[in-house]
Amino acid sequence: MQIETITTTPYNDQNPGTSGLRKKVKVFQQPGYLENFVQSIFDSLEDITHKTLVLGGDGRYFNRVAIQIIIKMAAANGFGELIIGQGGLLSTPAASNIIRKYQAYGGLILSASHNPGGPDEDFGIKYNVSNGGPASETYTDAFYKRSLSITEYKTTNIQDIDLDSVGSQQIGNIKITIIDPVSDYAELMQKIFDFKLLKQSISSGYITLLFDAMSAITGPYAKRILVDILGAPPESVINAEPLEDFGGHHPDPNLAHAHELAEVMFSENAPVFGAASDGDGDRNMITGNNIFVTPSDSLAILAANAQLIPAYSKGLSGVARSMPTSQAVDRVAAKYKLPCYETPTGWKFFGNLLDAGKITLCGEESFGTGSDHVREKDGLWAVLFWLNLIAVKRQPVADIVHDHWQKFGRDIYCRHDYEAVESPIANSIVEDLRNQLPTLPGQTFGEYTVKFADEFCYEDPIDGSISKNQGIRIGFENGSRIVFRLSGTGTVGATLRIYIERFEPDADKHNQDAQVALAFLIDLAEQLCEVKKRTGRTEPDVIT
Ligand code: VG1
Ligand code: CO
Repeated sequence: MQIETITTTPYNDQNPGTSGLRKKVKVFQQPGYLENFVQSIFDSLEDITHKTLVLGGDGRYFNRVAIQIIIKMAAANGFGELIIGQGGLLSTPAASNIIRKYQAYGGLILSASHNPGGPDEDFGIKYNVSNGGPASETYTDAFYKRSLSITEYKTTNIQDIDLDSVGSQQIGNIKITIIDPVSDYAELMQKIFDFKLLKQSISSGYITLLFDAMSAITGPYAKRILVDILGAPPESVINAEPLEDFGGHHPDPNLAHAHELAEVMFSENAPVFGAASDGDGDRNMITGNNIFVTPSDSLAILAANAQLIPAYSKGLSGVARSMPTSQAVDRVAAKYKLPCYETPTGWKFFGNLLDAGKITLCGEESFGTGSDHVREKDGLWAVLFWLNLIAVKRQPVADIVHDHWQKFGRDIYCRHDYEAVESPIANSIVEDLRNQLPTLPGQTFGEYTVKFADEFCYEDPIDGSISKNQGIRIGFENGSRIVFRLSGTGTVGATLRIYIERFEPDADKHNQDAQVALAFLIDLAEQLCEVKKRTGRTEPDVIT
């Protein structure tokens, strides 16, 4: 094995966003682009010699090419072992589990998650640390800084590795191990949930289900767990083959993109339970027979019922939600006297709280839920959690949701996304909102009086690190909120997200359509930010 040092010039746009570095495939294909970023990561880490690195991705276009490049660079940079998912595949939660289980130094996960894939679409890469979770901002800032001054990277002249055969081989100083991407994860799920009960509920026909893998990474995981282990009929998992372009779709589990599933779940023949996951397997959409569960409600319902699940039967240490996620889980925490934390958007902010044992469950409004079993959000885990609840409670999804609202009230919620807005317009919208903040408290709009208006700043309770500019919050006396923030995962222009919520305690008013129930606040949000006026658009691109 001969180590080669290649001269390179820096790119100035390698600043990771909410979840790693995401760019168009064509950007990643520029000479040295991927190599520069990977070397910047390796250069920023402390002593990687002889350490173990986990490597895998969601199977999108460029995954295999990137893996071969990274294998050679990892070998040249002195890593002692690489653990790689067969076929170059690992879902994000499975990669997190592998890092933890095999006590790896870290992992590189190749994914742009819910963004489309293919030669003209998106690719991404993120680094996870030894707890299995996404690198904190301290790390990602260091990677970016390094990328701005990099002058060379290291690689080797070894042959491409056969990614499809499970087993280990020693090449020079590095051991390369190809593992089955599913088995460790499937084993972990069986330690958390009551698989015996789930099997019975499925074989007896009490639970019927449909899972849409959206031609992305969760196909093999869902087939093994739901079909092979739990005995669901093979047709219960659709779009189960991971495709490099996700069949040309957005692998984003919401009613707009998972329309095949949505059509079945809102039809006369709907099964008891339906779900979908995203490109890299960390998101989940939960539906029942003619009902969609908002992710914020899902988090609250999981928290309220966690003691029914074997792994959480002793109770929760605490819960957390990202700032724009609705306050539904806060009500559960208040009732059961659990600590409840509000963090910025992005899973990396939950890591310290989970490591310190301050929280057991956490989630985001963007279809992400998870627990202390790994350090990433976990789509199939959420699916199994819901199936386990349905099996124990012997109630359909709609009854579980309505009972929850009855007990805690309903936080009516929606998110409006304006995608690919020209960056100068998006930045001026945020700037103008920022300037309005001091004048808003005390102002009244209809029945809504502004209680506070600020820009969310988070101080990590464990390491004291400060994260500023995490979204603009306008809170009202009656607990309603409007939140504005710019996405950190897009690759074209800027995406403005507007999050709106209102609390409805009256059970007679729980069965309302969210867009109707929130119409006043939706209009008020436009009045405050003028996104339609400034972009000439009439509707959001996506409503969730
Ligand atoms: C979005 C979501 C955020 C999530 C992130 C990564 O970020 O809003 O909640 O953690 O995607 O999810 P942003 O900055 O675009 O709003 V995933 O499934 O892309 O790894
Ligand atoms: Co994802």
